[in-house]
Amino acid sequence: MDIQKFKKELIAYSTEIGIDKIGFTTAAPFTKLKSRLIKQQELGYQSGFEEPDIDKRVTPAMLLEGAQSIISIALAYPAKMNDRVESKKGDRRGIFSRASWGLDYHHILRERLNKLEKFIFSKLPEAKLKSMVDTGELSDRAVAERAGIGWSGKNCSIITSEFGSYVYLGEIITNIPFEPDLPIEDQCGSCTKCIDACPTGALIQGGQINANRCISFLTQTKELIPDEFRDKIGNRVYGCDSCQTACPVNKGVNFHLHEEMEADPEVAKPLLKPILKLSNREFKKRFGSVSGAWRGKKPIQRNAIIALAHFKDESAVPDLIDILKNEPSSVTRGTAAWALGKIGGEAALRALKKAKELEKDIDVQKEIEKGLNFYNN
Ligand code: B12
Ligand code: SF4
Ligand code: SF4
Repeated sequence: MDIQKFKKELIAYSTEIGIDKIGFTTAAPFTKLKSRLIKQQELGYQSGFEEPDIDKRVTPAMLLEGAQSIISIALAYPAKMNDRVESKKGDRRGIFSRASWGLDYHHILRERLNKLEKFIFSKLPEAKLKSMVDTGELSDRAVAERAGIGWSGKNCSIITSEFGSYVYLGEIITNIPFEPDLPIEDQCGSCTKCIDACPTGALIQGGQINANRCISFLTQTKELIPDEFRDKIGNRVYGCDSCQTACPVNKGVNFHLHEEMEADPEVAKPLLKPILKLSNREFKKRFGSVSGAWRGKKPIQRNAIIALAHFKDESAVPDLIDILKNEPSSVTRGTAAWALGKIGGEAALRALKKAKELEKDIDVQKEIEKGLNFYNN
């Protein structure tokens, strides 16, 4: 088979099925990434969401016998919602980051990768293929960088010349020896806008993140949010886009190329108070189709409480008192105690004092103390 011709056919087909950018690289080990991953691990800068086996992460041949090359794909997602909804006093709203707008991107990219696989098999039935998006062993960014999809920005994101950094990434490892594409030149230059814009100082230096300080990570944890980050989270109920919105390359970038990625504003920018009262079933029905729901209801509820505290929304006080009294989760109860103190007022104070007498959980007791301390300052 003429592999070069096949590559061209595959590129043409990828455009037909709504893949916005495709690139090819070899299946050679990712040696630079390996030392980077070891360093990040030593420094304690990893999130824990990464595949723990570093050798697997950097050695495509360990994932597919006879691996020769990797096909990297990128799909652009919107940066602005078509239908805007306002956050108003008494009806405050939280925000999901852009990577959680519309249908969960894992489904969207998986569907495109399946189509690509079918196309390859139709021409080359003996081909070996292994595809992945986000949850696979490989670093999707390192693959995309080497395949010429975009450069690796100081904000850590892969930045394409066409769609900025608002792209999802996925790949197929294959035994077909496709001719590799060339990486594109780093275009960050002397700019440091993303590093300066990061609210928590998570970008230690260009291209290096301490994931444990990253708001995107923090909003996805299940524990109490450490004190120093609570005010910085603001109204983000899932993820963070600050190091991307600050990037000059993303200025004016707003692609609406895929119907499934269109945000329902009532989901992507939801009213906060109703989130506090959702049953598991209601949560699934409302948020189950977006990527930001992958950790379940509790982290989103905790983040919604932090967002209500950020707005000092007095109309949320009755719901927060109810949580303090009746919620089984100590993380949710504790966050509510802190939020009541931050919002303030007589009713909140009375509830905190009462809870101080009754609360048995030591972590929640500490949060009640923090809540009460707001009244002493
Ligand atoms: C764990 C993870 C996270 C963690 C850690 C993020 C991080 N920067 O490492 C948390 C939860 C914080 C996170 C947040 C986000 N994530 Co995330 N995440 C992942 C995941 C699962 C693994 C990433 C990983 O291995 N990181 C370890 C670091 C060390 O490696 P890397 O970033 O993958 O690779 C780069 C570095 O190694 C660097 N590098 C290598 N050697 C060296 C040497 C030097 C000197 C330097 C400077 C750099 C360098 O170059 C590589 C290529 O860019 C990937 C999916 C996947 N399987 O790859 C998605 C992924 C990276 N996430 C993605 C997205 C969209 C996000 C968010 C934008 C979501 C949001 N809006 O909240 C934020 C962005 C935060 C940020 N600034 O990075 C996309 C990125 C798309 C893109 N255009 O780049 C991915 C690829 C998912 C996908 N399939 O689309 N994420
Ligand atoms: S996603 Fe937010 S917190 Fe994380 S590095 Fe970017 S700006 Fe900082
Ligand atoms: S803000 Fe500047 S330094 Fe950061 S990724 Fe964008 S161009 Fe690069």
